[in-house]
Amino acid sequence: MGLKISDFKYKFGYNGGLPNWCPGCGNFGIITAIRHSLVNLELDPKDVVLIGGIGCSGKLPQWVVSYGFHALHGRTLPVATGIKLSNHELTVIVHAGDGDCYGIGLGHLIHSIRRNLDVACIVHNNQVYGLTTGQTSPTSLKGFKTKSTPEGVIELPINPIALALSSDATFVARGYAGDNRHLAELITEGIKHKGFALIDVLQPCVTFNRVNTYDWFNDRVYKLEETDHDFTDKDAAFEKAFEWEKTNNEKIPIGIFYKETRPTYEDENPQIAEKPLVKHDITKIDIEPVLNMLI
Ligand SMILES: Cc1ncc(C[n+]2csc(CCOP(=O)(O)OP(=O)(O)O)c2C)c(N)n1
Ligand code: SF4
Ligand SMILES: [Mg+2]
Repeated sequence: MGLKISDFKYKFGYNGGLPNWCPGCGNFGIITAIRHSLVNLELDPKDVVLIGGIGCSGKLPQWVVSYGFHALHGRTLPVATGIKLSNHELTVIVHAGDGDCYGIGLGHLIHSIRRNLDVACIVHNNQVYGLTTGQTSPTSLKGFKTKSTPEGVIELPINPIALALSSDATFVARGYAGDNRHLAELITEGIKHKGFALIDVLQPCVTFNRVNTYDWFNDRVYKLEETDHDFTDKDAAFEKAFEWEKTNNEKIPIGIFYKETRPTYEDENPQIAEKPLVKHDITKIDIEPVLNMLI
């Protein structure tokens, strides 16, 4: 993509120290992709905020030069919402695990989607709890054996793509950490999209998920843009969303499933129509009348 090493060093490069993910972890593909996207979009690090949750995934913002926030497990999106509504001129990007975003934080995902906040949400979907050393996650496949399910998972996995579509998401995509060039293009589109963008990323966890490996995905993923898929057609998007389970894990589409334009939450919020909340002058506000109303 025409990048120079110096771009990485000075813009969105390593922020001191090197990632301590296991060698071969899919998170390396994601950090490479997000850097490509931020550099390609010619964003200034001071205008970018990356929010991580708790998990191997959530550590990513520590190693990118930009503003960052390490949120509680499952609470990345409430933090992103607060930051975006305080200053909607910032580019706000969430990095959450599948346990974070599709488990404990699932309610926040649905409400963020229906609000259509202008936030990009990148889910590092390794189908396992990585940081806590290998328990079942909401996207673990049925039968997957983990420390918490030694006999295999009994319930069916969450389908994040179908869930986002049925919550009226305006941008729904799936990427693969093993193809970081393609992933960078998806993330770039997701950040450019005015509205909430869910980018679910297939992220091999080489240590605790020995089923959904690079080889496993390489045999199964294919790109939607190499088919006649129309990402403005919601019915077609739903059909593609269920292809993974309908083909019994044999065909896994990646790319943009669905995209539409709708006003964002910020667009429809009169208090910030003129300027971001942080730029409002609060020194001359008299709250006395409001306090008196409460007496
Ligand atoms: C409220 C809360 N519950 C549980 C935990 C323990 N915990 C830390 S990370 C984690 C799971 C991480 O899995 P995931 O979100 O998929 O991230 P990954 O490590 O796989 O990237 C859990 C349960 C916690 N930190 N906070
Ligand atoms: S445990 Fe898994 S997700 Fe975490 S750093 Fe290691 S390979 Fe990556
Ligand atoms: Mg996980």
